[in-house]
Amino acid sequence: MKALIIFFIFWVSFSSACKTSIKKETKNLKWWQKGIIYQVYPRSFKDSDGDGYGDLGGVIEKLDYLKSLGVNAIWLNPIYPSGGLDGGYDISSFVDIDPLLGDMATFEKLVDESHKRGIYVIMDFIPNHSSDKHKWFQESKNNSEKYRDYYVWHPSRDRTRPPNNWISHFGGPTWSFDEGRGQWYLHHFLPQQPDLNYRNSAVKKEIEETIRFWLKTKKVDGLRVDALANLFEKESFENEPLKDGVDPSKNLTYPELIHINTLNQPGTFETLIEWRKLVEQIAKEEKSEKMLVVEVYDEADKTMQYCLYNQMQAAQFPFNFQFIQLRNGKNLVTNQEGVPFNPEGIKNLIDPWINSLPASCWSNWQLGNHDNTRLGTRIGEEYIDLANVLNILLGGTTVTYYGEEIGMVDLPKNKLSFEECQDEAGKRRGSELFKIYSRDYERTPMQWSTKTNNAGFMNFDTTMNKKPWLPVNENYRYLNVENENQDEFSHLNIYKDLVKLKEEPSFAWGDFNYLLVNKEIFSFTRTSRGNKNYAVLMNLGKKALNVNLENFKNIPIAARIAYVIGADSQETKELREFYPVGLTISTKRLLLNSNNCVILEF
Ligand SMILES: [Ca+2]
Ligand SMILES: [Ca+2]
Repeated sequence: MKALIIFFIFWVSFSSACKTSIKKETKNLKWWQKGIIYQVYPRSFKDSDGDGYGDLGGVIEKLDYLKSLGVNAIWLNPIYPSGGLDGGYDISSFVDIDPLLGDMATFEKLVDESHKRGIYVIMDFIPNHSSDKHKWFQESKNNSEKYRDYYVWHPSRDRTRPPNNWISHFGGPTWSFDEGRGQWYLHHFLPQQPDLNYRNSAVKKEIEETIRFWLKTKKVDGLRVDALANLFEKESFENEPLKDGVDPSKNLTYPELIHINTLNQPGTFETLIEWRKLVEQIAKEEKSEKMLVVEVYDEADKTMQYCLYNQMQAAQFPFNFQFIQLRNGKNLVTNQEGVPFNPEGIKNLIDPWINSLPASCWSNWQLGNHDNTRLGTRIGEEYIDLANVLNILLGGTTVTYYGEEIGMVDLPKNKLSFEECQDEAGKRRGSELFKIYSRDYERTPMQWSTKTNNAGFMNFDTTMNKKPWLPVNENYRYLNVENENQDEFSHLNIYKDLVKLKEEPSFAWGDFNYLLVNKEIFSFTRTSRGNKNYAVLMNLGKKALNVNLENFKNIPIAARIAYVIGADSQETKELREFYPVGLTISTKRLLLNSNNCVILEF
């Protein structure tokens, strides 16, 4: 025993001596590189005035909650006045607030209150199109001189046939005929969302003024650029080729075309680079750090062009949608086979991203958003914590869609009638198909508590007055913030613990390397010189395993337990007794049950 103690003292002093001799690496991260960017879908987050719609006042009420999660920035889905057909993405004024959500004074208060808490504010920015109700489009339809070319009009006056075979994201031709002007106009989304014409310098100027308005006048910290790949389209308006085996005589769908004339066209990246310069200019004037983040669904290597194009910095980062592909079975909207949540599937999603990430670009991860089935519904609720481990600890910025921190899942398909469907992308498909295309299921009200029968989304019961704009998921009775706050082993508390761990230098910016990846185990290390290093291991197989790491030369023979997660909250409780934080264990024999995660520190 004495020998063991002497050895232990020697080992501790030896290892600490080693540590002091290694020069500590440090890095100053910018605000958008730290903590969490939390996506707030304002209509569904918190209703402060009882009309059934979440609003800006509701977001203000919940800022302290967001701070308690470790949120560093909020990204607000569109809050502009809109036609209300595409969740606010059909904007009728780019420089105002939707009265349903609040007014400019409330918005200014939201920015102010956020900043007081050290939370930055990112707004949704939708440059590709406006609502058909926007003054510019009304004027353009009337051929008024100033606005005639504000939108993409086609000279064809043949009302019987659209000018080409292009298909919109929401189905049907990208073209609608305007009877008044007697011409076709382009819309990559709904007919009520006409595309702005970026070959017109006056349009570019208007949009630049919009950027200046929010970032400078209204003190917003960043913009999330929507649907940027659609900004330009080929000037010749040529047909797009069809994928192999597609019958051209049938009604075409969006996934059946190869979008060589409507996506990532010349001019797109150049415009983004101009916007970045403008953002930098404003940041300089304001003596603050401002950023652009881009929405783009594409192969990882193509996505990187939105960060670095011809050696020029474009956005700070494009969103990383790799994990959006995690899914059991097929995505019925895109017709793509899902990637299973197993070690091989996970690695196949991480590899293309990290292998194509340029050195000057910053990584980010996200599991879901307002356009996609929630993670727990896609891969199973049993994997929610493990997916959060990846999302938070792989490195780079973590983006969290509201409710992911408590493990919210989609509203079951049979709980939304066609009459209750709000999303026009679903409604226009009719009373059966809306179930596939509507995105309402992943946009249901945030589940705060059991205080009211609408999960605390509104401050009183729905039987007394108005109902939430979308039905509340009935699982709120057990799955809600209030409950989970009280349970040390809940999704919410695990999420908070992981966000705290992310502050450690190795997790915040250290190197990422795979450790053991096989049929059952997915594991990786996060390391940086002179700081605590980590190994994150998860068992995604069906059986308990003993893991031996002795052949990995960068892993010491002994390491301390930094964190553990069991397959459910009961098992997490037991596991924390078996493997308490700080316990030194041999890395030759690590017990890892099915769906458990162990984080080692060394
Ligand atoms: Ca409201
Ligand atoms: Ca466009």
